[in-house]
Amino acid sequence: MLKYPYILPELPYPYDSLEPYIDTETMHYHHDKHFQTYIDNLNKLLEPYPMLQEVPLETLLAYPNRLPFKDRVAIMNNAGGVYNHNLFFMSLTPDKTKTIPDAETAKKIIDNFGSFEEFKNKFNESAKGVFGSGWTYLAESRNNNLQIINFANQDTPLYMRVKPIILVDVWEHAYYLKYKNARADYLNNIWNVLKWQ
Ligand code: MN3
Repeated sequence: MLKYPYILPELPYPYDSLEPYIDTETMHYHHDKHFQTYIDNLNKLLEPYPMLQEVPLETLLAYPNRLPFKDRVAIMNNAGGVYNHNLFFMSLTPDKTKTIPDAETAKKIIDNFGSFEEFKNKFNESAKGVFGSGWTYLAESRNNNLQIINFANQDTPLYMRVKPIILVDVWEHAYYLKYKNARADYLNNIWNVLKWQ
């Protein structure tokens, strides 16, 4: 669980290991620059609030109305940026054996979407439809339903009390160096390195 003062977590795999699906240069910019900036901004924003420094990241995001009004939007944006990126980089893998859902998850996907192919199409359609910058999540609700949910900017599912299963960054910085405006190609390829286990 991440907590103040936030420190950039190291990638659990080499920068070039997701090639050719995600290129090395994108991984460096995305992890070392973009992710680092959210971490630096969040630390700076929490500096004047010793009480918030004691609160875990997930709790900050789950209860936005407990945040000081003056800095609420900025804290949510940057805390969301830290949460989403931490989860995203942990959810990528060069290990092919981990890019397949386990039996229990596979069954839930078939129950909810009909087939894995159908799920993937729906997920990609949803992610293609994110207007501007944002994220697409597959999350599990309390009654075990799987939902595909789009989030704008750095919003997170934490206030919805659902369990995140996988997520994809659809900000242009996640794919533009390699894929340019072809978000759909990025989305088709990312399944090769998305970790389910
Ligand atoms: Mn990003």
